[in-house]
Amino acid sequence: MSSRTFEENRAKVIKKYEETISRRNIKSDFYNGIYDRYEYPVLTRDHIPPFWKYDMNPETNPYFMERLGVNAVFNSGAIELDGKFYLVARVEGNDRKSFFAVAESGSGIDGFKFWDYPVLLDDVCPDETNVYDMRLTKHEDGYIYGVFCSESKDTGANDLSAAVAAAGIVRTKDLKKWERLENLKTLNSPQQRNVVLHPEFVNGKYAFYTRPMDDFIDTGSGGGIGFGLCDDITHAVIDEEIITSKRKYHTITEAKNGAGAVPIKTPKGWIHIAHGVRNTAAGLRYVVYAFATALDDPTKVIAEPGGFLIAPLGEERVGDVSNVVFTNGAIARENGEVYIYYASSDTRLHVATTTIEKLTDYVFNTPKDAMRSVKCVEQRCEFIRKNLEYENR
Ligand code: M1P
Repeated sequence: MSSRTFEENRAKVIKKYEETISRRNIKSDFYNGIYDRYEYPVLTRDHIPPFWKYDMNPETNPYFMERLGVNAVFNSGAIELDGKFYLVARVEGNDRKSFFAVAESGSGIDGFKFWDYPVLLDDVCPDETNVYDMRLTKHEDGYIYGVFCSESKDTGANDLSAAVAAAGIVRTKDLKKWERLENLKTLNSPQQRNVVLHPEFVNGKYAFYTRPMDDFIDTGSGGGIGFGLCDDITHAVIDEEIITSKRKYHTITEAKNGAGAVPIKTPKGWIHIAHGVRNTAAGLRYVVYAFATALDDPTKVIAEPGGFLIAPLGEERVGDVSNVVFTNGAIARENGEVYIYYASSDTRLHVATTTIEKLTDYVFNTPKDAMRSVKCVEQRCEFIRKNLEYENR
């Protein structure tokens, strides 16, 4: 193989990468008044630096082949530090193993570039096979915590694919040095995924949003998003989980739900951006929804708009796990802007932008789910009646 082939292919790959990371993003023509969507995803597998995938030496890689491919970049924790936007993304190799990597941008909507190396976690759990979906919490104790799913094979089951999900915990000050703590123990829930650390102490304790589940996929008796307190984050044990946002029959959360971004503190309450799952003939459908809890009691739901905030749209609907949108990171800025990072179909990551003011208006003024068709029609007729009365005044 000539070195010309190597050079040409290398140049092509690098050009595509440079074009991807320097592409400006623009608002799409989607409109609902609540948030803006953008033309391009903020992170895709094309954002992965070529030197993570290709052996750059023509002697050992004359064809300029991918040696360690990357399949997808999606569910990301998000944080703003010193005016810059950081995502800790879930990167999935062609080998199906996920890991974390930090991408940085000045704008939050484009220009995300991965740091040279992915995050290498301390290897403290010999059975841990896979890690994913880190939530980043800037805690009032001064640390940035990352809480993620730590998945191991269920050695007690006959099914080869049976797995156990637990919540792994790391902490850092700079996203560079990560200290791994013990996995969270929830005494009443055999499995945990979608665990989020609340940013403030509650009754002087660390507070976690949990997702009690009996099984790796099915939540079984798990009634919704849980909440529990623990004394010591370095040996985190929760002995009681109470349910905040409940799963409900014939709603977007019927099959399961889970906490997403770290709750956003607003003057009217904590705004939670979570995911809800329902079953369909074509499989599970994941949407993003929002609700608010009381400032003095983050478990008490005080506003619960009916339906979803974000659902898969257009090309977002298709990917490795189609018909999914999922969020585990949002950035609420001092100036009131909110950046919601959501992944589509377990394949790529997007941003939706809004403001605290608009989110608050959405959460507190969107009607609740009326729960039955006849009640939903009554609700809509009343809405129409008021509109027509107003327009014909
Ligand atoms: O495949 C969709 C999502 O499935 C899981 O979410 P949940 O635990 O609610 O089913 C997660 O593994 C998530 O990573 C994934 O996007």
